[in-house]
Amino acid sequence: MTISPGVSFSVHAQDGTARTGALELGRGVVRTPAFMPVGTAGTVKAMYVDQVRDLGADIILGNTYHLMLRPGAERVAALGGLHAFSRWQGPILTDSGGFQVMSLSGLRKLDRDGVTFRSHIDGSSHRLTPERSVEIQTLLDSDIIMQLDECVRLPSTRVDIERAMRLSLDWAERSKRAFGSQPGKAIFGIVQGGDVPDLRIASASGLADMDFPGYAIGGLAVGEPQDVMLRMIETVEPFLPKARPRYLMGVGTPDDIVESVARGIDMFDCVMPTRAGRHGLAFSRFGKINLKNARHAQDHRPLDEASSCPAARDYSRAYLHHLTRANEILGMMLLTWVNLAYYQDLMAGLRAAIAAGRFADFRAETREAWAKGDI
Ligand code: PRF
Repeated sequence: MTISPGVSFSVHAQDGTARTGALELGRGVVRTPAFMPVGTAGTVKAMYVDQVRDLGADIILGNTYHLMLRPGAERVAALGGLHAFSRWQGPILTDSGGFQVMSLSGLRKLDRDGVTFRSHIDGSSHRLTPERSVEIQTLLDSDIIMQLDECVRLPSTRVDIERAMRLSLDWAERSKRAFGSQPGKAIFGIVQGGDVPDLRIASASGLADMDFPGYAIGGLAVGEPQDVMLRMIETVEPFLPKARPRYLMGVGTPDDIVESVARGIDMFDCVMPTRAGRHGLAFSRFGKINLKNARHAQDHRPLDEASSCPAARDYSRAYLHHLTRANEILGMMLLTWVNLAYYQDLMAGLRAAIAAGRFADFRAETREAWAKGDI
């Protein structure tokens, strides 16, 4: 079904509330549930684009905040856009910048019209409005543009959560107007409302009334326990149109992903697999493995001889332990590869399980592996 000019979304199978389908954009098809590797500054850190694609990633994420500061949106546009610049030819989703301004920049001042902030790189002053964020994402030639929003950390007061939610709704409308019509591309609205159910519902139904091609859930995984996050997803899910993709921003652990898919989420992004890989942590179907630990120092075994990833099959834990301890670049490259392979295999497993009507078994198996902790 068409959700925007040149963009369609179809749900192929459903198992309970979990669903599998395809989002077709001008630059390619995104199989859902999808995990989007994070390529903040125009690179998925420590990975070649061909490797990312070969792992089965259909789409990657880029950041307005980082790219506007360095090298600059107009510069990227002059160099042919983010796809030509980075050599990633598939779809790219860009985050709008609001969240990164809050978490990374120094001094910032928010008003009804936008946010003024200082760069974390050189202290220079910059401004983002809903319109400028859409303009930057358009200059980057992003395939999925996110509205500018305000995300509050939890815990926060109801007053603060409601103010940010209403501001985000207003910015949703302005962002959608600024996006206009871009064939083959889409803009997503972002649900806010913290951990307050009636504010979450007001946000989701307000956005649904604006008829966005897709809906993100923001403002979660910002300090609250997992059960609160999952309850908020359950609260908003009935208010999000079934025929549109739903994206849970910045989530999460493999368990968070499986539990969110169980509640109807189609898309995810998170720095966890890439960042953990650069810090000596490996994800595997047995759970999490901390390669910094001395007990791996003489271990001849690979991480997982049955893995789809050569880095998990062909290198001993002892070697990976050594690389990690010595802070070698190759250690970061191999573990990032291992972790993204694990995440993409997890998503492929979820899609196959939903299509075959055995999601419950898949969910139980994954939970069991992860309950064991560090092995
Ligand atoms: N808003 C935006 N980006 C985000 C978030 C949000 O709330 C989150 C929260 N988990 C991650 N990334 N625009």
